[in-house]
Order: sequence, then C-alpha cells, then structure tokens
Amino acid sequence: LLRSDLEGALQSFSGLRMEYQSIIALHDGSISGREALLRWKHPVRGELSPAAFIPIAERTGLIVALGEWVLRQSCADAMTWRDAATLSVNVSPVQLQEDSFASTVAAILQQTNFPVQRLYIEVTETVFLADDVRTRRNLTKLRDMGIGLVLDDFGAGFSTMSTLVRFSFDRIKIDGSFVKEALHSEKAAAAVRAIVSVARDMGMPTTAEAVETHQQLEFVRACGCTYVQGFLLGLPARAESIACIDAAAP
Ligand code: G
Ligand code: G
Ligand code: MN
Ligand code: NA
Repeated sequence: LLRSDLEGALQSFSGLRMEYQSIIALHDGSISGREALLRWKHPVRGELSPAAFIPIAERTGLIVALGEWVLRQSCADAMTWRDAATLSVNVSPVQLQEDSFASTVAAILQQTNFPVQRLYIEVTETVFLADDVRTRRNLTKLRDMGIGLVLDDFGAGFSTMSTLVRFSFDRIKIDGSFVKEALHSEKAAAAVRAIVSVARDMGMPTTAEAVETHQQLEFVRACGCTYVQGFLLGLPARAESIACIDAAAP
C-alpha cells in the first residue's frame, strides 16, 4: 500500500518536500550548517516521518531515485541561502551500494552549482554492516571529492569504535538518545563525555542532536561538543522560510 503510494509520489514528486534544521556552532552561536530532512505528506495518512517510509523505500529500491531527488532538491534549495552554511544530507546504506552513487553526487553538484566543500553526507554505522566493497569505494570517492562525511547516530548501533578506527569521518553526530537521557542518567552523561573525548583525540568535531532544553544545551556545551542541533535551537523549516529569514537579516 505505502509502496505503491510512494511509487506514485516519486513519479511526480508530489507531496514530497525537504525541510532544513539549523546546526549551530557552540563557540559563537552562528548557524554553521543545516541538515536536510525529508518530509512526505501522504494524501490520506497526512504527514509521515521518514522513519515510516524510508525502510519501505530501501526494501523496494525506490530509495535510489528518492535519494537522488533529495540530493538535487537540497543542493538547489541551499543555493538560495544567503549565508554560506553547510548542507548535510542523510544517505541510506542502500544508496552507497550503488556503483554509480559518487558520480551521481558529482553530477548533481555540477547541475546545481552547489560548492562541494559545503556538502556533508550523513551515514549511519550500519553502512559498514555488509562490509561492502562498493560502499567503501563510494565513501572514499566522496571524501576525495572534498565532501564531508558525518557518522550519524553514533553510539546507537554497535561496533562503533571499530567503525571509527577503520574509516575516516570528518564529524561525529552523537545519537540523540544520549542527550535525552544525560540529565537523568549518569551513565548516559558519561557516554556523551566519552564520545566527545574519543572524537577530539581523533581530530573530529562532534554534533549533539535532539537538544530540547537549556539544561541539555549547557550540558553538551560543558562536555565540549562543537555543534548543536535540536528543537531548542531551531525546528526543521521549509526552504522558503529560510530564504526569507536570510533576506530579512541585516
Ligand atoms: O526528520 P526525522 O527525525 O523524522 O527523521 C527520521 C529519520 O529519517 C532519521 O533517522 C533521519 O536520518 C532519516 N531521514 C530524514 N531525512 C532523510 C533523507 O532524506 N534520506 C534518508 N535516507 N534518511 C532521512
Ligand atoms: O537520525 P538523524 O539524526 O538524521 O535524525 C534527525 C531527526 O531528529 C529528524 O527527524 C529531526 O526531525 C529529529 N529532531 C531534530 N531535533 C530534534 C529534537 O530536538 N528532539 C527530537 N526528539 N528529535 C529531533
Ligand atoms: Mn542525520
Ligand atoms: Na542522528
């Protein structure tokens, strides 16, 4: 059911849109970048979270076309931003298994004219589950092109340290569950401190996500996180409203 609806949406890209959430640099409070988040307004079911339909898109292979649309739309939207914020795009492990993925990204950058050094690709550590040679090739190509690689949802999966040891990422995003629990759980707090410490020793900045309260913000600041993201600092917003905010700024 959802599958054929998604196929339909992909024919015309109707109901699909991107929203963008600010990524704030803690050292000066500026907007360092924005993460592109896919949204689908289903004609009957209403707004669906990507968590509800990305798995279907992955199983059916629709994620390849969908992911390409996401990248092209995000790069085109980011070209309208008045600031030089970076753009972070989530990419599925299935996309990375396509031989052509890196060259597709290169073509989209060329078509949209988006500067390669402002693009970050977020991957979860499950990309390494299959130990797939095409995945490694794609990631290496992306990094050689000058695209930043972010290890997303860090700490939520498994074999996390070996992922960090065996592949070079430019940034780590600490899974939101730790931030949520840190103020109530000394163990979760210790996990955040440990991740920041490992990342720093490996030369990588960290992003704390899902920051919803001032207390959480002060906690991740005290831990030494580099960037923060979350409802406290900015809700995901439509592309048009970002262009407006920028235009209104002095
Ligand atoms: O935006 P939200 O919190 O609802 O996202 C839920 C999940 O969907 C997150 O894990 C997020 O990384 C993922 N997601 C959001 N947008 C995209 C996208 O464009 N492509 C892929 N592959 N995943 C996305
Ligand atoms: O897995 P990934 O980090 O890509 O997922 C980002 C998801 O987190 C998006 O779906 C976004 O809507 C959601 N998100 C962003 N800020 C917050 C927040 O402050 N709290 C919660 N619970 N979710 C958030
Ligand atoms: Mn992400
Ligand atoms: Na995440």
